[in-house]
Amino acid sequence: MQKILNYINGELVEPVSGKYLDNYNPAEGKVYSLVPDSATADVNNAVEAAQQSFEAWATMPVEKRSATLQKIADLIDRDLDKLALAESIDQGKPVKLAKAVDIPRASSNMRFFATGAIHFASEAHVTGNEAVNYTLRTPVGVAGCISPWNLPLYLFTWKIAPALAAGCTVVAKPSELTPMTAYLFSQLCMEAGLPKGVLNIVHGLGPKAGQAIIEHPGVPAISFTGGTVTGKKIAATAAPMFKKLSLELGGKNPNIVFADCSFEQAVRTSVQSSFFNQGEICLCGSRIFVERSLYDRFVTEFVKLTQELVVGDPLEEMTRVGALVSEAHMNKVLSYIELAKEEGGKIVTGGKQVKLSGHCANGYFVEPTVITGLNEQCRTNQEEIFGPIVTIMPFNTEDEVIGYANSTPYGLSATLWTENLTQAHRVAARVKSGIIWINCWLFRDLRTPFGGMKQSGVGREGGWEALRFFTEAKNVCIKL
Ligand code: TXE
Repeated sequence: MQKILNYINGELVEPVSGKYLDNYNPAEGKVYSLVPDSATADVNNAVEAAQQSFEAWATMPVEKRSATLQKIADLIDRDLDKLALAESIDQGKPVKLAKAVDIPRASSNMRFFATGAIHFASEAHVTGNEAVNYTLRTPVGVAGCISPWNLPLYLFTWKIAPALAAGCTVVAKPSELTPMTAYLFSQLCMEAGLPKGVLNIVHGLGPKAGQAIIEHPGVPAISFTGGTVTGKKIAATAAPMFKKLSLELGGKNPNIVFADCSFEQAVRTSVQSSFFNQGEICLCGSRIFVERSLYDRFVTEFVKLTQELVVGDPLEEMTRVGALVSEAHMNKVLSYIELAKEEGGKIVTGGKQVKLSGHCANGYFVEPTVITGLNEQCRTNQEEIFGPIVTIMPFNTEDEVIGYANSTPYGLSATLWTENLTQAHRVAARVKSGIIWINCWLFRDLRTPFGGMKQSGVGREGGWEALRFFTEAKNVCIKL
């Protein structure tokens, strides 16, 4: 059985305890590798290595830092197929999606921040004719980066790339549910010649290895993506220690379809935004609101396209909906389908676990499911499900649908479909979400600030925001 190893001080090492956790292939429902069950001792070793290497990395010419990070991006490109296969086996997503989205985006993350750091300008202000104020930005120190299971290498690199580019050294913990691509990534870092201790990857459980990173006094900045419940626990530990904190949390994103939309584009993209990655993307549009005059036509076409999606072996080319990441998560998603029925919902299509044959007979598969007949206040429409489940509701007026959209504790992203530009800008300004897509979805420009409002998170990642997060700004005022 393959053993995944921690990457500490430039070496691949066993956990101090020698203990490992089972790592499942969710499409087969069986253990296929072992992941370190790391604890405080492993985190202490990682932080010490990061502290030892900090001064040299922070003071290295940014072009040299950048070149090493771009070399890692080149190696990700070279190993695209291998990394995509590993990601698909680890998380259950169709390998076609890993090849088209996850792995190329991991490479883009590395390249974007590696080059951005070279052009990262600072600020200066001439104060009257009496003084000059300039801002000195220096890397904050050892950054703690904790990433989730849904987009494993994509979100892992989204955190560590700006930290490394800004001159921080890093202690990172990927999700224990999807450790494989981070492990392969550590091997690419060694091949690229990343200096030892600059990046340290400690695998293991959140409340154990993750918590040890959050509470370590030598880690002044924490960047986290995951569930809102976990985000609250992390904030409770980090805030009293006055740590810098970036929290990318859950979402319950509205997808608002006006009657004047470009229908084919709206309905086809809405199927993607509902079921991409089995609905396990925090940006998925899980609540669809359709203007009443278009409602019947939209539901009919949306259900027809949903029923054409192939649920199957993630390694098959035709598969569009793969396995959910774990048996526990599958059961959580199935429980929400039962809840929707109790709340008066109508299962228009889907609603059941899928039992495949062959080597996926014990996998964790759920039908893409469409539910109508609910109101916006029920739990099914208020709580993040994070699976291939969407609800569709009609609306009559703009005010009504904005009220629906803003009615949850979340505010991560929203999608609007309309050909009326004035309406598009007016509604975008009123919907309380950190990211708004109009006539598109998941169209990303990495320079833009990325993050949510309300319980979807604190802080912004992406672009200069991310590089600034990993630096301390000092203002120096000199009298002329
Ligand atoms: O996330 P967790 P999970 C949502 C989605 C999902 C729910 C839980 O609703 O069902 O979150 O998912 C580490 N101290 N999203 O369980 O638990 C953990 O090991 C430090 C949305 O995967 O938040 C993992 O590495 N670390 C989200 C990471 O945190 C801790 C994407 C995320 O785990 C910890 C994923 C602790 N006390 C899930 N507890 C998005 N916004 O994209 C856990 N961890």
